[in-house]
Amino acid sequence: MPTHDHESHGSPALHEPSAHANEAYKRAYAEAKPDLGRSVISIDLEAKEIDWTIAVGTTVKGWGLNGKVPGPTIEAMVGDVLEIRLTNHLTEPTVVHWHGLRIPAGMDGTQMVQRPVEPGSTFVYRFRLPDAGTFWYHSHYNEIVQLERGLYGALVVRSEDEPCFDHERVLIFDDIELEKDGKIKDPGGWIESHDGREGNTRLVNGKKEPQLTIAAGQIERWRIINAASARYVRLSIGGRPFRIIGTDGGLIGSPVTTTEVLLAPSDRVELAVGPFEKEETHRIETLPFNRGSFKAHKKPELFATLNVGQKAPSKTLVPDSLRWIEPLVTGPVAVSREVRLGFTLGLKHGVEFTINKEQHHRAEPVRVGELQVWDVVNRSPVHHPFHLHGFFFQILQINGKPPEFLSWEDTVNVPAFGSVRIVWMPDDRPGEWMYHCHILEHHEAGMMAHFDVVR
Ligand SMILES: [Cu+2]
Repeated sequence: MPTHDHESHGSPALHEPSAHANEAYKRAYAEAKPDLGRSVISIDLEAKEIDWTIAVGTTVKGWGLNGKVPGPTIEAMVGDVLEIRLTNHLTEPTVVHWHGLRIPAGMDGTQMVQRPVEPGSTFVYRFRLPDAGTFWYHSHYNEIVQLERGLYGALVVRSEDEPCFDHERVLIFDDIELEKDGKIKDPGGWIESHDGREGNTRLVNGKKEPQLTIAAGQIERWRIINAASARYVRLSIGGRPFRIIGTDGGLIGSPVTTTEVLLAPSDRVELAVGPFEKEETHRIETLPFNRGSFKAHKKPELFATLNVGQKAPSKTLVPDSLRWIEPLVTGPVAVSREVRLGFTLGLKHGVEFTINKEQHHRAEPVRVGELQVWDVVNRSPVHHPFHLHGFFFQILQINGKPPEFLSWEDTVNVPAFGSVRIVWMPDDRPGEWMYHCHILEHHEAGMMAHFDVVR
């Protein structure tokens, strides 16, 4: 089970706000003043080079948070105030982005809203947690190096009215590229900048192809995060059925039974897994998936092994109705923006990835309270996971068809030469935000846009 690290509950808050911070930060810090009756979860996060043991006898140099990869799983309730004191012991600057959280712009953790945290410095994030769900935090600086080496962790936010399961686990999927001498390979190469890196070593919670055990007869809640740079995980559990109960922005309306689910980079999904009837073994694997990359996947690839152990009693009843999600629109809508994902050939990366024909595009602002209907159009032969910072959206169409179920998302896969229509409402959190492809190499090569939310 996830553990709390360097953590204390109760007020008053432990930390002073960061010095040299800008106005947006100061406002956000002051807004997140702890209330009576609400917990303050204070955590020290230390980024540092570590010896990272990925398997018995295999230790690599990684960059961990609090001495490990992934960093500590942060657990909280909706409404809690999270206060994170990030100290950078690396040899280069870093920032931490709070992926999927609807928090003030000044706390988003990107270079646009804060100065990078220099080696030897600290920075304090403080915000209230508005939503229940499975989120994650990760470096948003030199990502193709810093995420690959391990600067990420899970953030689980619960609410009081959620269904109960026999057991719960957080599973962070990742891959790294190890060289023959056991080092994590530095980024580079034409294929890698085109495809994004798909490493030769597949990890779950920082371990290579681990063994997991579930009791026969029980039903578990699995919170799954795809932290890989570029790999799409088309998840299968030995071909056995499971139920999707949540996505990026928390629970969905009703469970959806399936035998596979696709997680693009940065996607989350929550599953009800089990009950299995007898003691048996299943492969937790990614099925072949063609995303248009040069490197093709023709065979399933193993992430972990699930051993079904002895039967145990179950208290779980997965309800038919998990949550009510109000559709943001019904009926026809006018599109307010077209976001075109494209590419050109260039000298720096070989392939330069663009939004509306521009690298690091400066997009038009949006106004608080004005509904946004965006067509995200992919003009390239490869899939791109589109990620919007700080706001959830609903998917209206993928290649012209409505999605299988209504959900709140911060990431959606935009198929090669396809398009996705999303709708979202800018609530009153003005400031600078961004959207980008979450294949880290594409983001690096310019497939991103900045925009302001204005009042
Ligand atoms: Cu991309």
